[in-house]
Amino acid sequence: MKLYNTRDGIVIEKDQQLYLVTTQQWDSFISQDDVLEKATASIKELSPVPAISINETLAPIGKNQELWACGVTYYRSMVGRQEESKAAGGADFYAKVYEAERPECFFKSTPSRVSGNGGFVRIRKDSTWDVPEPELTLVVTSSGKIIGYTIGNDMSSRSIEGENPLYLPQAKTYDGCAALGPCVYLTDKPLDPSTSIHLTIKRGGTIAFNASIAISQMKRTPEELVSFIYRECSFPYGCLIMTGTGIVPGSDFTLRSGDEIAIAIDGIGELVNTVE
Ligand code: DO4
Ligand code: MG
Repeated sequence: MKLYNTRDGIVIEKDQQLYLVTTQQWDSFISQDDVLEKATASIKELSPVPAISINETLAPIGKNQELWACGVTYYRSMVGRQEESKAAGGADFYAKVYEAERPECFFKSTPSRVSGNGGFVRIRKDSTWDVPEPELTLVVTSSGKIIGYTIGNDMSSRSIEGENPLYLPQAKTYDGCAALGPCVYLTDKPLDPSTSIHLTIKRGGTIAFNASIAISQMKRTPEELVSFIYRECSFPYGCLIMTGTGIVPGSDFTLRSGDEIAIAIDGIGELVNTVE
């Protein structure tokens, strides 16, 4: 079952039929531990509605929710960051966090800085080296239960992050720094480890970069990431957690204005954004 956040209300997709719920707020609905059962019960009382355009959906994050992120959860991310931060001593601290018990977790964004499917993401004006980070994103309730998954783009400035790790908040958090969508895939089962994340970047209609990675390559479990973030932070309406990137383009690649970034995750869908 999938949930879409739309201007008209919450759209539930089940067995290729769509149902519109107009009586609930996105963040209250999505932060219930039994949202799968609630959504199943709701559609029994509703009639299917005509197709919605997925391009018109909002990011699946409500105004009372926060977006967090985790990093260096894949080997490729560790290596990419070591390369970009050589002068700042990156070999040491990225290898240490990859191996440590405590993962790298950081606050990524308030909802207003997050775009939905079809929207724009941004490059900072003071950055010279930028990439999208395609990430499986957990949808977590206030009790810490993972009720589903969405697709995330953790836009990152490699020039700022590489200069000094203490600049991470500036490399990661700014207007248009993230995208989420197109839906929340609701499930009470863990995702199959062979589930893959696919990134395609098009420039002028031509593929400039593409790569895929299976989530089995992630060093941490989703539950482990949730447990660290929830240790000392409460989330009355739950939160969304990006689980880190396993795809980092080579050092010669940087995003440009007009690039189209498409991130697909098996079983969830595709998130497409353009760089402003
Ligand atoms: O350590 C910096 C950020 C890491 C990150 O965002 C990732 O690995 O996805
Ligand atoms: Mg990331």
